[in-house]
Amino acid sequence: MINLSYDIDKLEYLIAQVMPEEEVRPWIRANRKAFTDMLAYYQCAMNEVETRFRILSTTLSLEFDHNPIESIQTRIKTTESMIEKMQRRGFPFSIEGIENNIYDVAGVRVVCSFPSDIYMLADAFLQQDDIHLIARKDYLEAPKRNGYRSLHLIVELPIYLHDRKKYVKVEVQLRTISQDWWASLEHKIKYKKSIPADVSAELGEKLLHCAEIAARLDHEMELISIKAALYTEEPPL
Ligand code: 0O2
Repeated sequence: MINLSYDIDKLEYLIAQVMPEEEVRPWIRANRKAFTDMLAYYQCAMNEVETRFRILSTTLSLEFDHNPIESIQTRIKTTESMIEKMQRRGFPFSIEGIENNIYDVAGVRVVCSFPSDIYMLADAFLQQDDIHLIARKDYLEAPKRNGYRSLHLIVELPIYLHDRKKYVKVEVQLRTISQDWWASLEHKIKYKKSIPADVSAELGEKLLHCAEIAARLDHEMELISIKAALYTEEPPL
C-alpha cells in the first residue's frame, strides 16, 4: 500500500533536483494534490489488475486442474525512480509527463508454475475487452543477453472514479518461479557497487549459465506435469 499522505519534504527535496530553486515551492503548492491523486489512481489500477489475475487463476484452475499462479507481487515505482527515468529519457518533470511517458509506475508481477501458464494467462487477460495492449516484450522468446526471461505487457485499463472513468497504464511481468528467483538475485548483484568489474563479468557469465539451466529445468518440470496430468483422478460421485 502506498502512503498517500506523501512526505512533502521528501517530494520537495526530490523536485529540487530537477527544477530551479524558485520554482520548487510553487510547483509543490500547485501540484501536491494532483501528485497524490496520480499515485492513488495507479494504486487502484494495480489492485484491479491483481484482482483480475486472481480471478483468472481461480477459473483456469477449475478448467485445467492446476493453479497457474504461484504468487503475485505489486509495487508502485518510487518517486526517485520516476524522476531518474524521466531525466534519463530527457523529459522535463511533470505529472502529465509521468503519465504519458513512464509506463511502469504501477507494476504487477505474476509468478507462474510453468512457461505455458505464462502465455495462457497473458492471452486470457488480454482478451478482456477493456484492456488495451500498449506494448508487449517477450523476453521468453528472445531472452536478454544477460539471460533475463519474462513476458512484459504494458496495458491500459479503466478505473471508475466517483465522477468519471480514467484510463491508467500498468506494467505486467509474467515469469516462472525459477525465472523470478534468477531475476531477484541478478537484480541484487547488479546494484552492488562494491563488486569489481572483473568479478562482475565473471558473475554475469555464471548468471547466464544459471538462466540457461533454469530454462531447461522449467521445460523438464513442465513435461513431468503434462505426463502426470494424464493420470488425474476423477472426483468421487
Ligand atoms: P524495478 O525495481 O523492477 O522497477 P528501462 O530499462 O526501465 O529504462 P524499459 O523499456 O521500461 O526501460 O525496460 P524493460 O525491459 O521493460 O524492463 C523494465 C523492468 O523489467 C525492470 O524495471 C525490471 O523489473 C525488469 N527487468 C528488465 N530487464 C531486467 C534484467 O536484466 N534483470 C532483472 N533482474 N530485471 C529486469 P526496473 O525499473 O529496472 O526495476
